[in-house]
Amino acid sequence: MKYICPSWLSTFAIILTLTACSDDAYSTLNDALVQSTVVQSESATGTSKALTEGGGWSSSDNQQVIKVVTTEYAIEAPDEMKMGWVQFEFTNKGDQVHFVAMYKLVDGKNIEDQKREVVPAFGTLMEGLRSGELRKKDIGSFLEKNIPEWGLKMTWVGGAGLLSPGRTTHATFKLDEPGTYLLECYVKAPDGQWHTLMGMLKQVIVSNQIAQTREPSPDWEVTLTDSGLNAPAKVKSGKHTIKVNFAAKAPGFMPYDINLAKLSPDTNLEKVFLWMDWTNIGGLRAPAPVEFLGGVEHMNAGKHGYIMVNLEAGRYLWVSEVNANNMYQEFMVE
Ligand SMILES: [Cu+2]
Repeated sequence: MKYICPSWLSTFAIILTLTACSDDAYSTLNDALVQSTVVQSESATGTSKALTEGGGWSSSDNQQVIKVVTTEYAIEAPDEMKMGWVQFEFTNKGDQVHFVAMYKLVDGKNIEDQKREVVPAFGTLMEGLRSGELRKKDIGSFLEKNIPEWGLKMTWVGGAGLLSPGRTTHATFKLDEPGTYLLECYVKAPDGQWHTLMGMLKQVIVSNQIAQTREPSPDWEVTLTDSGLNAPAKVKSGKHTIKVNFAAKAPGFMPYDINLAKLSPDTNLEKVFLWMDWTNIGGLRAPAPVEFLGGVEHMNAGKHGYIMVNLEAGRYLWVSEVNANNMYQEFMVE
């Protein structure tokens, strides 16, 4: 991995003018469901399980609450949002893990431009990597040749992180500018195909109206720094509003994100880190090796967002898709 950082390529929006990456860089929802604090859901295998769901942060909190639902393969969300603080109440009704990242396109571009000029190159790229025709070291030059410059200049503003089937999570972030945005999930299906190519790309117009919302009040904070991820090693079970500070600039174009996973006694963290890197053939490919509870999607250094989650006792992991093996921390919930 000499000149391409998997992380900054992390999407159908890429990066070419990058700084060096380290060699080891791994790089209409049902109201009853929304309101309940415990949700019963059928998993992909048909087993029923109790889920912790973040009820209680919704409309009472003076947020611009946006219901977002993922299925195979679509992202259901409103076509318009306002500027200001926005809370994604994200439910994954699919059988595969999904996330909903949000980014602003350069002025004048829209989803049709993205589908025509940017998305196909990623399909060709993954086919090439799977067949062995392309290698990781070829990714940068391949994209440079096959993606127009505007396709690399989106602004990542947040969204809700990786979420396992049947779950609901809450992520809050700020929309600072009006414009044309996209919501995207670029997890891969079990056959290796990008979810983006299968329909998980949706356009949202952010108007110049400003929502009268206020910023959440956090119970504790997590900070992504140049030397790693700092978070409390132990917290109490229950409902938490967690502020995430993106204090570090990622080595490439693609900014950091943060995802929350529940670990089992036999979880192999190395496997999780490999899975977080989409440039690996099995990377970001469903099914996930851990249970994901959401997070905050990519946003630039200096920005911050919030995760609202109801945590039961156990072992958990914070992990970024970007440089996962450096940007992570385990913690316990008692
Ligand atoms: Cu997806």
